[in-house]
Amino acid sequence: MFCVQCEHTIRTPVATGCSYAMGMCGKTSEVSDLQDVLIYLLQGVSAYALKARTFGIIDRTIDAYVCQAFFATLTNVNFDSDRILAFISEAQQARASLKERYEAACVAAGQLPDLATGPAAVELTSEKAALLAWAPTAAVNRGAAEVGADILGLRLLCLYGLKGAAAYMEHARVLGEQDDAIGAEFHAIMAWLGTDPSDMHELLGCAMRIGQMNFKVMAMLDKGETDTFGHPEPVQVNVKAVKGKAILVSGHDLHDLQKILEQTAGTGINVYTNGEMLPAHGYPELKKYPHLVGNYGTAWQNQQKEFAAFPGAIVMTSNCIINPDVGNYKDRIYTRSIVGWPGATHLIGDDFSAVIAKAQSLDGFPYDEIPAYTSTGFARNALMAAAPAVIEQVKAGNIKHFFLIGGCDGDKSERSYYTDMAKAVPEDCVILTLACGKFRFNTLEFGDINGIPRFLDVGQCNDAYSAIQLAIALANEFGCGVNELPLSLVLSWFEQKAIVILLTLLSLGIKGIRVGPTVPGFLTPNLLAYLQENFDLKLIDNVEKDLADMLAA
Ligand code: FS2
Ligand code: SF4
Repeated sequence: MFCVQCEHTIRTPVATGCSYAMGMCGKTSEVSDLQDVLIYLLQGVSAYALKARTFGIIDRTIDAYVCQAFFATLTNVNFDSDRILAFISEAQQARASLKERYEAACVAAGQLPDLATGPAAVELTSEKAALLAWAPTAAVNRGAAEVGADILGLRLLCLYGLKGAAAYMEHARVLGEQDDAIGAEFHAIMAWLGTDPSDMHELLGCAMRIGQMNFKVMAMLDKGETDTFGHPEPVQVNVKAVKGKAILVSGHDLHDLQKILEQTAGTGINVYTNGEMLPAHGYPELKKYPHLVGNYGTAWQNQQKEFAAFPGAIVMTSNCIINPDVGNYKDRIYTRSIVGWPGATHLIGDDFSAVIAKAQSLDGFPYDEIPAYTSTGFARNALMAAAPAVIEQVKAGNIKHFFLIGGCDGDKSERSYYTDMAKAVPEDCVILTLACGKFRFNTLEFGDINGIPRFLDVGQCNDAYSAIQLAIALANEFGCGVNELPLSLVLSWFEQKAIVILLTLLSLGIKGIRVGPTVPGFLTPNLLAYLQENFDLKLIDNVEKDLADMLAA
């Protein structure tokens, strides 16, 4: 086992990476090794998807499948060996199917098929023991001794960034958005990474290409969400319990939440969001349901305490799931789509009757707690609608600076930095936030500046797209570049969606971003120095110093 994709990775004075029997997240070496095999095979599927495209053969089912399966290897998504084995089997079938169609097209065109190598050529059984024995060949750090740590780090930066983009492609596909040009680009990058590239400039170029591709993916996802559920509107969300039976919906998948709301209407069951689902409250087609009563709990790392105390059924629509055995709630947590935990019930299709029956069998909340609120819904349209008033306040000198403080949460004590930073932001400044890191400060009272709220929750991690749109609009209005705006980005990272968003921001030329709480384990000192030199990327330091620097910039 070797995995270094998230902030939790094991770091010792001699080595970085989870490489023993189990990762810090609870991923076993068996699951990790099978995921390596899966990724390798997916690179082979992509190689044939690319070849097939030269004959106009596009298989949207396989395109979708590759993203789903890749997503399943993201941190805190799928811990179930059997499910990974099933993905491996599907990868073999998908590759064989594309190969057959490609070779038939070659014959028809009177040309010789390309010689398949590496992931496109490897022949494997579907038997677990044999796959595990072969897994070291597919390890994500294969060839590290030959190419050195910098090249390996760049390969992993690309692989993990692409994994984040694949997750967003799958979120978009669920909402009916699939783009063949983006699919082709994805396959090209995936297949190229399967060739174990070792040219530093090409790998750096690839990282930027992934960032640019992900910008298009986030735009596609934004379209899917707003076409389906309307444009988010600013809304107050109760974060306290309401008396009655309850279902908790976590993760990013708004489609699942909608189906649950439809199917629980009139049952007396209250539905709560959790984690990255909180921004759902802003969407007209979701907030119209009166039994979507609020948000329960905070970020993923608090699940075992918060889910254990939740007196209802729980649905994990995407990342992040952590061990439900610890809080003893495995019998009432349901996984969806790419999510998996051994022994937890996995639901396929749009029938949530098992979840509803489970919620009915549980106690629910015995009484109404005194309501307390957070706000959300300041996504693209709401921000654009507010832009003229915001610009007026900036021109009048009433708003001095904007801070985007957001990203993933985690359990490291250093993350108190983000709460302290939000609290320390001067009163003539506005805070934008997104993703699950917001739970560290989203119930604090920030007030407003002449009617403009000082705290604006833009949405999920992928709604970085909305924040970028606002920055571009402000830059256009002020006739400057985004880097010249009084705007500072203070990001927290944990998993691979955060990596691809960082790549997107860098590929858009945004400089001076602060990231923390730690340097990703796959970034060597040389790579970090490169990012610092070329993008003015900074690591978080202490709040007082960073704040002074940002306000002075
Ligand atoms: Fe938080 Fe986990 Fe959004 Fe990340 S709920 S760390 O997956 O994607 O953010
Ligand atoms: Fe370790 Fe993170 Fe990989 Fe889990 S996902 S094995 S914690 S690096």
